[in-house]
Amino acid sequence: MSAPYSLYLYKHCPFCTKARMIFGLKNIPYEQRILLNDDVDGPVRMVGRKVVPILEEDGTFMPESMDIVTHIDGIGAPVLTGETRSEIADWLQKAGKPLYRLFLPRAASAPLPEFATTSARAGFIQRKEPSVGSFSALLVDGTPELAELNVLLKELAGLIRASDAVNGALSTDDIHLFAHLHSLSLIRGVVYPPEVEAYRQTLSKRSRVELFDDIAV
Ligand SMILES: N[C@@H](CCC(=O)N[C@@H](CS)C(=O)NCC(=O)O)C(=O)O
Repeated sequence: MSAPYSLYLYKHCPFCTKARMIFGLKNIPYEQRILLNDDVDGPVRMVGRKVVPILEEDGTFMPESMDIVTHIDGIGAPVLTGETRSEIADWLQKAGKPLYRLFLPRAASAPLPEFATTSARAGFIQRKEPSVGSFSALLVDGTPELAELNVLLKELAGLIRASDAVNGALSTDDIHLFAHLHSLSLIRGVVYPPEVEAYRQTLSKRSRVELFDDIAV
């Protein structure tokens, strides 16, 4: 029998990472359905707009990553029971800009299934490039952002209380933080302090979301 849950997603999408994580953390089987990045009709048919992730369950469709996380965590005993900390939200906020300036150009050229056709890749570049500036320039000249991220990672090391949960017990902070670190793993030259390295490897294993280290550029 096939899994009762299907998740429509793109592999590079941080919101999709959040939705994927909860299935791994809960040990609940699900089917990943990777959409082409320029597939508009599919998502529109399911939820009325072009967006992922989308959860399909018993013929109904649910968008919004954190709604999916809450819904799946509500099956049986919840796992995201820990407190959240404003320091983590602040860190995520600070890291977001340099992260996405380096991440988007790399995602645009990565060997990912959502970009399996030329038009899917071209459409991504066309839509996303205006938000951060020339992708080709950022690929050769992202040093200030990289330096900024490496400083921020040292700060993050001091905020990690345990390698399996940033605040000591799993919480939504782990969902948001690992999604950032997952995107970060596509960027070569990032220096992970030991606490951050242990954390991202542990969360990757527990959530069953592989890091991009092997295809980092
Ligand atoms: N609030 C939504 C945001 C989802 C979102 O922005 N997904 C992006 C992909 S990372 C998307 O589908 N954007 C539309 C597009 O790529 O055309 C959530 O948390 O699930």
